[in-house]
Amino acid sequence: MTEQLLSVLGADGAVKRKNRPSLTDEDLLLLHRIMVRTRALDERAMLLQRQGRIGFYVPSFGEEAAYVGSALALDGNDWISQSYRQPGVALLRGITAETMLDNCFGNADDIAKGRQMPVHYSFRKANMLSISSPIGTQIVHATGIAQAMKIRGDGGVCLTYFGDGGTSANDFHTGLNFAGAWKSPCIFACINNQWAISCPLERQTGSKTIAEKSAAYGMPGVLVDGNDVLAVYEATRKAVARARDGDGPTLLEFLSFRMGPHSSSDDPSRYRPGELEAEWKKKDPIKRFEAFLTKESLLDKEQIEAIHAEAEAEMSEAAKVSEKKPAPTIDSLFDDVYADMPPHLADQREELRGEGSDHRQDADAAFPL
Ligand SMILES: Cc1ncc(C[n+]2csc(CCOP(=O)(O)OP(=O)(O)O)c2C)c(N)n1
Ligand SMILES: [Mg+2]
Repeated sequence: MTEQLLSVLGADGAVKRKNRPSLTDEDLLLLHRIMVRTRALDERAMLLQRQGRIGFYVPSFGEEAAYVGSALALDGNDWISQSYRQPGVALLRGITAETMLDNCFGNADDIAKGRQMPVHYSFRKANMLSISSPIGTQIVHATGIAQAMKIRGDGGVCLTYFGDGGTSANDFHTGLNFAGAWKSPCIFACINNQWAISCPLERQTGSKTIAEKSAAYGMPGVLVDGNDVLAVYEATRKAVARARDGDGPTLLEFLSFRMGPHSSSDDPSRYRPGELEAEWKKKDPIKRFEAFLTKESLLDKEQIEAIHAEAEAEMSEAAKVSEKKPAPTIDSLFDDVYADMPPHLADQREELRGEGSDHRQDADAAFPL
């Protein structure tokens, strides 16, 4: 366990440590592109929500490095047990913005067929577990997945994301305790954005750091600068290697800051001082990485601007396409429960079809959150 904040990039993008990760230029540019696309998706989706075109959204402003950098350290076959704030991870794993917006619009192409909350994605083809709303439940799911992988001997690992607030959930203890005792190949990635909606970190825990909680579970804990994408990648890479080698789990704490609201239903100015937001704006992980890429002559100012413009155009187009799609059919309501539909449900479906009901009527009702 280390109480020192692990960082690679200086505030000005200079590389502080000699042992910076051995990532190819291609990977460095990929990290940047995904972070920029994530920001653009969040901005577009927040705009859609403010215009009343989608009901709800959860942005990840300021936390892009923590999510994208850690996910890059995994193999495609590894599993991710996610919370609601990792759109960047899905983009990195090849999920399109359109697919994600399909969920937000709850349209016919939504994988969950409009039955889940917005931003509660589920991407089987990307090994990303369905998101459940109760805080922390994904932690025990991850331990179970990791342990199953260990029993099968397929060499996979599972990484789970949760917040500082998530560490107060029972599942945090259960998940880490089991994984520590059984040496499950699990990576517990806590994004400490210092707030659980309006609850600040100091009211969440008496611990000095979240990383130090690892000692009680017999696993290493690493405190990482979560706005430093290279440090995040490197710390996760080591945790993944350790898990694959059979040495068990690691608790990673990515110290960051939620630069936006908790969700589209939240107004952080009611509980957070503006100066704090201004201070963290200066630590924007995307800008910091861009300073590094510029210093390394991997990108210049014009190229950076072009990447941002391209991402914004992509998200605008994805939103247009997704919004035009029809709602799920009423028939889909009856799917996916029974392999063979019982007669009483078949009767109800027929009855509903006969009524020719307009199931879109309620779609305009205000979202309750
Ligand atoms: C068991 C449970 N309690 C309360 C909530 C309401 N809730 C939703 S998000 C949230 C804050 C979680 O904060 P944190 O774990 O720090 O994650 P962050 O949102 O900051 O990423 C709360 C209290 C919930 N969804 N589940
Ligand atoms: Mg938090």
